[in-house]
Amino acid sequence: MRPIRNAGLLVLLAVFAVLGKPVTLSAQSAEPSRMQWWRDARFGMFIHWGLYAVPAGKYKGQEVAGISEWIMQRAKITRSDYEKFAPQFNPNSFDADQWVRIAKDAGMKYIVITSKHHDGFCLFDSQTDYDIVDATPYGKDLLKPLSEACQRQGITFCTYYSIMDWHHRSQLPKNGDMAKPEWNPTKMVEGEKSVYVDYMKEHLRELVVDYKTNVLWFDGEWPDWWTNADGQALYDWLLDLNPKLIVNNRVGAGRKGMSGFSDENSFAGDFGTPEQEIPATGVDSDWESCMTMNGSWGFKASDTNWKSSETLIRNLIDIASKGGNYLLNIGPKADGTFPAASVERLGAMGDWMRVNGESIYGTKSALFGPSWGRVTRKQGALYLHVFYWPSDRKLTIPALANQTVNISLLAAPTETLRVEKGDADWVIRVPTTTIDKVATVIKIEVEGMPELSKTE
Ligand code: FHN
Repeated sequence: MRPIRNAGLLVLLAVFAVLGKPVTLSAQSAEPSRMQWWRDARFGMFIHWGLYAVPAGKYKGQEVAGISEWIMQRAKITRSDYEKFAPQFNPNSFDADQWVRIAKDAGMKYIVITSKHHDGFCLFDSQTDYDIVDATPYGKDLLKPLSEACQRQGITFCTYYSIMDWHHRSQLPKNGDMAKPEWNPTKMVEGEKSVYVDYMKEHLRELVVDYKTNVLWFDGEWPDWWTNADGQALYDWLLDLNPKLIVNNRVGAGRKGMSGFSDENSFAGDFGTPEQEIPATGVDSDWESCMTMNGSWGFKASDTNWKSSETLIRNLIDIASKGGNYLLNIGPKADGTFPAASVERLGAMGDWMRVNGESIYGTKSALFGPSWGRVTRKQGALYLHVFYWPSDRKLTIPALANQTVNISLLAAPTETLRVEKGDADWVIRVPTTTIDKVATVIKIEVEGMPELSKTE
């Protein structure tokens, strides 16, 4: 919740005087314009890339269980042994324009890439020498070309940054054993926190000022040495650097596990971050579900448990119908290419989005949650995403309060569909067979913002 720091304060004080109680506005309601592009985007690409792509889930010939970017923790790898991956990291096949084109063709509007994950290694030319430029044979910045490719292709460039750092000297493994380290969560060395916060702020200044990141996606906020006050102070410092920056809730210290929302007493940034799950119902604040395509964020060679493109498309629809964004992850290989299975699924999502994207972009949460699919809405239109086609050709929805202008399929816009309007329900006569078995979208064009009739 961002404190109001502008003329809005005077308005709030006036309201306080009238209501006689403190009035606080979330950052969103105070500055809707700052969040608007992000809310309209609905669909982004998450990229987890770093030294962990070299082992790709295997260490000393053994498969290491779990998500591959945690291999330093799961295999209890010492800093000096983990650093040996750096000379092996040489992504000569990295093509920033190709990555951005794949994201854009899939219908994604923004990219969030790990500038520094828990392992502390930086994909940008940072003031530390533990980065892509100084520590690898590749020797070139990876974020600068990606940021520029995003600029060229009209995709918004954003960065992930881990507060917890398994490499920085300020932090020790939880068990204090540097020979057999348990890195998560780290312990802060007495007197070193301010040194590390300064180190972090230099990275973050570079990302905001030099790389022009638009969202700072914090993570690794759970060690007990990081507090809500630290998060609020960092948030304010960042917004002073760029008042248009957007920052997730993991800058604070109150995320409730994988549910991703912050508890009410915590600093909650600008949006909640459910992870590997979709809230059961709509949420009346900004949120984004981040999910993997298989089971690992970083590339894991042995993980072939890929979600189907049908699941991915229906996840996107479900999330948009509840007013959220979908941040779908790619784990590039060490050579700089995307796994073929990921590219194939993004291609299928792009095919669906080219026909139906208007039912996702710029939409708001639904008025109802039908058993046959999901619903989204925007000014002038209600969109019915039909997963299960009615065998009797009758699709029933609650009566709307709006005048209808037209009803058609996004995939066949010239064919108007008939509707029988009852007081409580409307019944739309649909074609015998569905057009898209994943989700066929019916557009009900109305006057104004779609609302349910008062009889509901
Ligand atoms: O520990 C990280 C994990 O590696 C990954 O980055 C996910 C993505 O949101 N976040 C943390 C787990 O909550």
